[in-house]
Amino acid sequence: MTAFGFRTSHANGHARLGWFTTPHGVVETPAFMPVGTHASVRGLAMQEIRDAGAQMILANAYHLYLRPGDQMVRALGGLHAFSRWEGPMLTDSGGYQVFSLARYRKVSEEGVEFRNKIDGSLHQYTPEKVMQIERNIGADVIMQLDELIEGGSEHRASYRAMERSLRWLERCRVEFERLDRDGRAPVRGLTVPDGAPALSTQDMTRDVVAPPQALFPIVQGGTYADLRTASINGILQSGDWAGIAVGGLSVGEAKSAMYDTFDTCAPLLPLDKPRYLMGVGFPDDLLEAVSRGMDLFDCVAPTRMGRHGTVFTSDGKVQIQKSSNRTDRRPLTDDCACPACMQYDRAYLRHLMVTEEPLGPRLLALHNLTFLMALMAKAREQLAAGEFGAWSSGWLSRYRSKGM
Ligand code: PRF
Ligand code: ZN
Repeated sequence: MTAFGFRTSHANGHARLGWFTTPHGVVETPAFMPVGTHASVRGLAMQEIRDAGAQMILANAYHLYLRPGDQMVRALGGLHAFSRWEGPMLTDSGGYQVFSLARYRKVSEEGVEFRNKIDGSLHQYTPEKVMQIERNIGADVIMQLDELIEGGSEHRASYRAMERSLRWLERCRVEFERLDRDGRAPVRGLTVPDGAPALSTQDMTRDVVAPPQALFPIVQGGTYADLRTASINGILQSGDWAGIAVGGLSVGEAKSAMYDTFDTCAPLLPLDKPRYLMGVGFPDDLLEAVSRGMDLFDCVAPTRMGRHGTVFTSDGKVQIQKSSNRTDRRPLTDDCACPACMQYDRAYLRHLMVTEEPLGPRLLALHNLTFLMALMAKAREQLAAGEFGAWSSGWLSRYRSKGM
C-alpha cells in the first residue's frame, strides 16, 4: 500500500486541499477526472485532455472487458501503455454499466448475469471476476463491484443492496489480495485472427503489467443516513483502504437529498483518505461537494452535454444552438483558456453545431472539461488561501443567477 498516499491541509471547514500519490504520479485535489469509457475520452486526444488540465482519468472495466477484452489490454501492455496516458488512471468496476446498459440482467448473491447488447452473448460478473478483469486492465485505482438500485428506492431495498455491496467488497478484497500474492496466470484464450501478427510469448505471459494497484470500496445506502452510516462502518471495519468512494448518488434524487448525504458521510470518513464522489460533475454540485469534504469526481455529463451543445459558463449553462447566438461575437465565457474560447466566437461555434461539423462537438466537450479543470484549480487556490467558503458562495450565486 506504500505506493499510495494522501496528504491534506485543512483550513476551510470540511473542505480540504490534498495530494493523492499513485504509482503514476500525484493528483492535487479537489480534482475532476474526465471519463474515457473505452480508454478514450470521446473525440479527444490524450494530449488535449492533458492540456485541459486533467491529472487523472477514468476508464470502464465493463466496456474494456467486452472490447477488446481485459486479457487483450494486458497483452498489449496494460491500460497506460495501450491508451498512451502516462498519468494516474482509475477503472470503474462496471457495476453501474451492467445495471444501466445491459439488455438483460439477473442479480443474485453470486453476482450479476447479463447479456451483452452488442452481440447478445451471456456473461457472469462476480466480485472475483471483476477483480481479475480490473487487474488485467491495470489502472492504478480499481473499484469494487457494488449493487446499484434505482434512485428513490425504499429503505428496505436500499438496505439490502448496501449490505450486499459490503459482502461483495469482502469477496473483492480476498481476491484482490490473492492476485497480489499468487500473481496472474498467463494470458489465455486470446485468438489472433488469420493474417494478424501473433502476440509474442512475452506479451502472452506478461505477468506484472501494472505497478501496485489500490482497491477502493464504495459507500452505498441511497439517501438514508442510517444506511450510509452502516455502510461506512462496514467499510472501515473490513480493511485499510487507500481511498473510499461514495456511490449511489445523482441517480434522480433531489439535489438537497444528495447534499444532505454528503453532510452525513463527511464526518464519518477518515480524514487521511481521499474521497471519490462517483458520477457527479456539474460545476455547482462540485463546489457543494468540495465544501462538504469530497476530493475526487468523475462524470460523463460535461463531455456528453458538450457534444450536444450545452456548455458551462460562469453565468450558468448555455445552449449554443439557440438562435440568439447567431450574431453573438463573444466567446462562450470570459474566463476560459480552452481552444474554443481563445479562438472562436459563439456565432461560429453555433454554426458548427447547426451544420453538424465534427469540430463543433469536439470543441464544446473540450471547453466543458477545461472549464471544470479551471474551476477545481481555482478551488485549490482558494483552499490554500483559506478563503474557499466566501469565494465558493460568490461563484455559486453568479452561476445560479442566470443560465438554464
Ligand atoms: N457505483 C459504481 N459506479 C458509479 C456509481 C456507483 O454508485 C455512480 C453513482 N452515480 C456512478 N458511477 N460502481
Ligand atoms: Zn472554453
